[in-house]
Amino acid sequence: PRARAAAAATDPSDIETQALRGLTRTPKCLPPALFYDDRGSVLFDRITRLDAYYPTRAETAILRRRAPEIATHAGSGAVLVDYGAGSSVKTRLVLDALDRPAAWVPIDVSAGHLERAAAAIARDHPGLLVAPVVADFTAALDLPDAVTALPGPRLGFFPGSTIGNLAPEEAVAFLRRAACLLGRDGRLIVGVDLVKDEDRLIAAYDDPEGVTAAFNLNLLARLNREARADFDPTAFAHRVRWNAGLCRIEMHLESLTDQVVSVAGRPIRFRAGETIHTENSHKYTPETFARLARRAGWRSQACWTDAARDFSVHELVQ
Ligand code: AVJ
Repeated sequence: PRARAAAAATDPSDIETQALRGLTRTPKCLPPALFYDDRGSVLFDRITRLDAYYPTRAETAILRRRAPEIATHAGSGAVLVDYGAGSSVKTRLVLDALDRPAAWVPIDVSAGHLERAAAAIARDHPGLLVAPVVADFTAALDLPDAVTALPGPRLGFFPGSTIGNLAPEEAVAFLRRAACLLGRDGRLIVGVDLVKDEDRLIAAYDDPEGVTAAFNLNLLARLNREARADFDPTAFAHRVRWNAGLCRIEMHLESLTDQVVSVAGRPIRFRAGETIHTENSHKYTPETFARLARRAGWRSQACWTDAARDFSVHELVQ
């Protein structure tokens, strides 16, 4: 299953298919999983260190404080299924607290990023079974056979508020699949960004340094390389909107002119001002997220926040 997943994530024709599927829709969109090629992963690391981007610092503070409780509840010999394998700092906080963890299964769409993260963790945890899976976490996935055989309790870990990328219906579907994979006495630790003042939300996604703009525009450079596209990235601009009705930050790429772009041999027409919707980042309250988890068969046993109440981490049980 591992080899198959790796092939699917890097097959160029698959990127072409994904690009065309989104760009021939009205309104146009692209899947946010495409952000994380090697350059996109580097840019995202840089975002997490921006002054305006509070989620990473807030969540790390919560995990630093709660890792002992998380580990006690998980029990010894646990299998850590890591849906946020890009962020090795957070992974270490949990892994280092666990009592004799049996295996670590990092899941990520960027093979390069995953390899580097896996090598670093393996170095510091001799004896730990490291079993990476290159896959899009929104797709159905199987654990590697060597992991399936392990008897220990399973602990899912989904940090970063990446669940906010999903529409509520998709988030429920993901949480149901995770419930299946982690089993009856499995647990899931999920990081969820909280609703707050609109100005702060916008600032977090539209930093003055332009790192988030570069992250968003990198999609077009990636499609030029991997989807036989001929985008001129200077003819598009990074745009951020707060959608109050759906409680989400939206990122778009706005065409600055009327133009035609070729993608995988097909002409894609843009009007000046038309956008490609590239990402949603849904924000929740502790209550709205607990209700969402409930629909997927999970119960929020704890919801921890940082001192400023900017970010939350839920401990879900079945
Ligand atoms: C990793 C998806 C949670 O939505 O905050 C950061 C990605 N996009 N800045 C987020 C992101 C722009 C991030 N997630």
